[in-house]
Amino acid sequence: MVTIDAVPFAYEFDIDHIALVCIDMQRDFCLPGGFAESLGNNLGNIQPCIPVIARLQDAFRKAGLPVIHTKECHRPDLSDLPTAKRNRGNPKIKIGDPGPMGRILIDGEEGSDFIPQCMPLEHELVVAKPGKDTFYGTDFHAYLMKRNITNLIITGVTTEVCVQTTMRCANDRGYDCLLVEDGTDSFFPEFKESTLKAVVAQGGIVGWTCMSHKILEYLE
Ligand code: TIU
Repeated sequence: MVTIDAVPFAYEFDIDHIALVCIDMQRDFCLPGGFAESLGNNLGNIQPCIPVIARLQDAFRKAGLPVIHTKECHRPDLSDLPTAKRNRGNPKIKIGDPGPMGRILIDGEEGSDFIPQCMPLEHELVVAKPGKDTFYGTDFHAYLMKRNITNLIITGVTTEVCVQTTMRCANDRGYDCLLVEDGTDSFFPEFKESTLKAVVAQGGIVGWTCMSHKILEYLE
């Protein structure tokens, strides 16, 4: 067993049962002209986690450990897009509309693809998800169970939306989740801070948090 110094107490895992999960490191969230900017967000707030996630991906790969990527996106025919989601926020450019990186948040378009720093390798799992929760409408749980993965090191954007939602849903399914404090960002720094506090409160009600160097010290 490996033990990592974490909050609210030590995080233990077996190296054979761990995976790095990188949530929605897509152009649509990180670059101008995408979904996040269409909602009026300040993209600068989510840039700091990018090099941290890239370094963790590199360390996991070098250690021969699995790296899993998610992308929030919808089918080109919008059959998996609830009208409520399309209309939410009343943006000028809605999901499915054409933008500078192709149709907003549509699978296969340039904007829904990953940023170059966090690009999946060919053999790595990419989970295309229509919701904020990575389990909803996907085979994520089946994939993890088949490979006996029980421990998830969670990174990505945004902390209080897809990251927290996925961590809570993973926790309910019995996974032990460690959220990387500098490997996640929000468009709202105060929401990131409150999420980091909320998940570890009450004795780790949702899981653990730690800085990336605690994990890298072990892997590198
Ligand atoms: N808007 C926002 O903060 N997030 C999302 O819509 N999706 C993710 O968190 N990936």
